[in-house]
Amino acid sequence: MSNQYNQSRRGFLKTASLLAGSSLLAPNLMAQTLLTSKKPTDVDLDTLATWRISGAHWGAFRAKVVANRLVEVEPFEFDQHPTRILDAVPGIIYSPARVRYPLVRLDWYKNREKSNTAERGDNRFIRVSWDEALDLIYEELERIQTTYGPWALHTGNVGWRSVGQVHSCGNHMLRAIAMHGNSVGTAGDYSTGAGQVIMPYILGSTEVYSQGTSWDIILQESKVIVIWGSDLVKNLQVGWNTETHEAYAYLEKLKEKVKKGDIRVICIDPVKSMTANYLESEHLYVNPMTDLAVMFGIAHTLWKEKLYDQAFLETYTLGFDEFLPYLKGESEDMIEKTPEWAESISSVPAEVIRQLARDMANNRTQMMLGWSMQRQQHGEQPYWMAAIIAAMLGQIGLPGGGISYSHHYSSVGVSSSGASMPGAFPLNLDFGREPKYPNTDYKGYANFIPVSRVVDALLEPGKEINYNGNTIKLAPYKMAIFSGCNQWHRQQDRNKMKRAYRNLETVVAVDYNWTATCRFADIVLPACTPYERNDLDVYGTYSNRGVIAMQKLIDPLYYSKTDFDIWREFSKRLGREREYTQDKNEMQWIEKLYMDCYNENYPKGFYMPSFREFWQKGYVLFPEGKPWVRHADFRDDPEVNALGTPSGFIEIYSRTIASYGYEDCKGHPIWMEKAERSHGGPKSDQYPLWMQSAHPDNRLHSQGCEATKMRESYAIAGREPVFISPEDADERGIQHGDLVRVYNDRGQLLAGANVNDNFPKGVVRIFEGAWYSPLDETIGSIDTYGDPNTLTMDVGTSSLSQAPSANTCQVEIEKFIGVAPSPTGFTGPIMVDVEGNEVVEI
Ligand SMILES: Nc1nc2c(c(=O)[nH]1)N[C@H]1C(S)=C(S)[C@@H](COP(=O)(O)OP(=O)(O)OC[C@H]3O[C@@H](n4cnc5c(=O)[nH]c(N)nc54)[C@H](O)[C@@H]3O)O[C@H]1N2
Ligand SMILES: Nc1nc2c(c(=O)[nH]1)N[C@H]1C(S)=C(S)[C@@H](COP(=O)(O)OP(=O)(O)OC[C@H]3O[C@@H](n4cnc5c(=O)[nH]c(N)nc54)[C@H](O)[C@@H]3O)O[C@H]1N2
Ligand SMILES: [Mo]
Repeated sequence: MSNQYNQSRRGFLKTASLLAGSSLLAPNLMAQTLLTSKKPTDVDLDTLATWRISGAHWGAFRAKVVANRLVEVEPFEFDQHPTRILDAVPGIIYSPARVRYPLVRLDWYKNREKSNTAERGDNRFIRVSWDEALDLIYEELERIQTTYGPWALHTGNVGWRSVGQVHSCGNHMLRAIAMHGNSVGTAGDYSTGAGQVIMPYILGSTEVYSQGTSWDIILQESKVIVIWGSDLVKNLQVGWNTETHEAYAYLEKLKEKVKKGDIRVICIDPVKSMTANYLESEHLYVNPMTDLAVMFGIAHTLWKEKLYDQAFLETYTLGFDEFLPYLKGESEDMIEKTPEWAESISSVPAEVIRQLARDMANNRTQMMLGWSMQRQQHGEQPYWMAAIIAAMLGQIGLPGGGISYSHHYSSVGVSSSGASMPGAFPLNLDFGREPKYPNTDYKGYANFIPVSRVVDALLEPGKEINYNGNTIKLAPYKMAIFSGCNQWHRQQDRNKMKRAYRNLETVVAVDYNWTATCRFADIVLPACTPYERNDLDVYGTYSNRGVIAMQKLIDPLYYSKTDFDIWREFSKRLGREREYTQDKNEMQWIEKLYMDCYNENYPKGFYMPSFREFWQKGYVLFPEGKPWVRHADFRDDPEVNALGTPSGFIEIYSRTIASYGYEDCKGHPIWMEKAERSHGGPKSDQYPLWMQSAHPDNRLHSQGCEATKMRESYAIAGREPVFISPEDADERGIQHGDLVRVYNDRGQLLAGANVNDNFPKGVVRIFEGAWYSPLDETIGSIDTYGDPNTLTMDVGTSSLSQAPSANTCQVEIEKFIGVAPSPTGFTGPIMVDVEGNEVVEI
């Protein structure tokens, strides 16, 4: 009994490798947990083993620890749909890429800010003591603040740092640095940069991070679900907090309803997604980045055939009349946006578009958009246009109707329990004392940069850019500190980054594994993993399902420390350690956050056990809350429950946006050609393949790529797979399993060909997060493992949101002939002494 889960999982892994050519199936849904308790497999170890509980973005789990070593990981028994990503945990902890010591780049060690920055990335590092490393950082911060000022320091915004409310590493870094002086931060994020800026003008909130209509209601009321550029089965594996995977139970029910014909699901995607395959849904292949044209075709049909809800438009929206001339071909380009016009761009047949419009109008229809289509040039436009279609359909605020931009994320749609969740270690100084350098003179530069423009700031010092109605003068910062993000994964265009980084005097990275961000830094501090410290986390980002204990599994390996301890040590150099910690250690902070939560929940009728009991048991669970319909209150009373838009109504036409006068984001959605596009678009003659970098099935971004066994289970020819259609592969003489070179004007990489039926001609995919592994530090050097950001374009989506456009990217692929270099990324730094001689450290 105890081994049934493990057996089925091992069985699954075997199947997975046999199915390498079709790895876009939805295996996780089929893995039913039969686990009721954790039982050691090996009798000899029984008496020595302890079981602990912890959490991660990819779920809560129980871990078996013997003699300070993690030997087994099992999903938390509440989790009915655990993900395979969990298998990466041991490989993350025991990765050959662990950062073992505080390290300083050789030339920086000798020459400090006058070092040869073109050497950055040559991977030669010197081991130093913790004291020396922290002193160096402290001295650098002093130098930056006194020679330049706050504009010269960039504190890289926090990415997908590990879960855990006490140790959240970005908070620690930012809090400690803020005690010393001010810096340049970032605005927005890589996920939804365009969506989160445009949607407040249109629907009054970011929508991308909003709770959505409950799945219960959708399953009961919706007749048609249009899943537009979203892969729920793949992307619900992870959540911002410890993920419960409850949404999968609803996907199982949806599958049944689709089978019975009770609900029609239509996926619109250039790729047949895991979701489409799992649900066996209908599927419309659309040319990449042309969804907007299809949306106009739908709107045109709704208008022409009088299928739109005039009363809804009059009561709840503004600006349809200003939008209509564009649809009719009476303004701007003077082209009528007919389904035929849409077909000529998108390749979706006009008659299919017409029928889709009719089906959406005649049935209760829930639209669900993913985020990928706003992570491309002009990514604001399809988001806006989809809201206009939803408004024309008039179902916004009805059960099972309207539009959602978040059902693929963090189990949105699972009703919230209503309980309060534990807070976090405070980000800011909340005791009213100034930083050591209170200087706030940014010399006219902005004190933040739209997050993906951070490389432009280095290459075009002082450049003024538009951003959301403002002008931003980019600070040409001299020093950058990164913690809890992998800058050399998330940012686009590696060779541009290499050029830009040469203008940086000092770069600090804090991480537990040797990412390319460490390789391209000057000072690297070894954090420990979340499994080497105690913490607690929110269980269920939107469902507020409960609180999960994160019990330290093993002691920190090598010379690593918790982020808390790292920055506490730093704060000593300011003489402010007690302020930093507020006189509490790790366990006292955990208890405080738990008890604050306990006290908030008590009057609400959510009773929690004592802290001791919680810590021993490992979790608190709250029952699922009441089902809920997004925008229902607005529909009930648009005056009282006005939206957060400037007018309080849905803005089909936005006067505010129009008033900014941007060419690339006007007062209503407009079809604009992209800088590059497949299927006959710009650059497609030279680089005919559109490369999308969707989010990885088997990882969380770059996290887990360093877990050797896990990586080897999906790598092809020892590299990250590039998914390619049989037709495109044939044309190039490429076979499944071949080593290939993928390239464009911006860069080149090696990858392994995964010839795959889910991909149509002209469309390829490399999952984001593949570890950047350049052959050497020079510009143009080949990436030996397959990071798609070696090839992507680094331009802002538009003047409005300046968000990343990673999915606007054309490439060509050829079979690699010759002797291929081994991947360089997974073995950590080259350790040297001050003379540059290689040394072996123990
Ligand atoms: N081409 C392309 N690029 C993309 C995307 C895309 O779709 N295409 N997607 C973008 C999106 S949506 C996102 S969200 C970003 C994600 O970008 P990131 O958030 O930068 O990605 P992660 O790989 O999760 O990086 C987290 C890093 O934090 C480290 N870390 C984890 N826990 C701790 C800790 O406790 N302490 C310390 N000190 N470090 C820790 C991990 O080891 C890892 O190196 O990528 C973006 N980049
Ligand atoms: N397993 C796993 N899950 C994750 C993450 C992860 O790293 N791993 N990361 C999380 C994070 S931080 C984020 S931001 C979200 C990302 O969520 P999304 O951005 O929604 O996810 P993607 O996987 O990039 O793309 C989703 C789908 O969009 C399709 N698509 C791409 N371009 C187009 C287009 O032009 N038109 C249409 N119609 N479809 C298109 C892709 O083919 C894919 O099927 O995922 C989250 N979930
Ligand atoms: Mo993201």
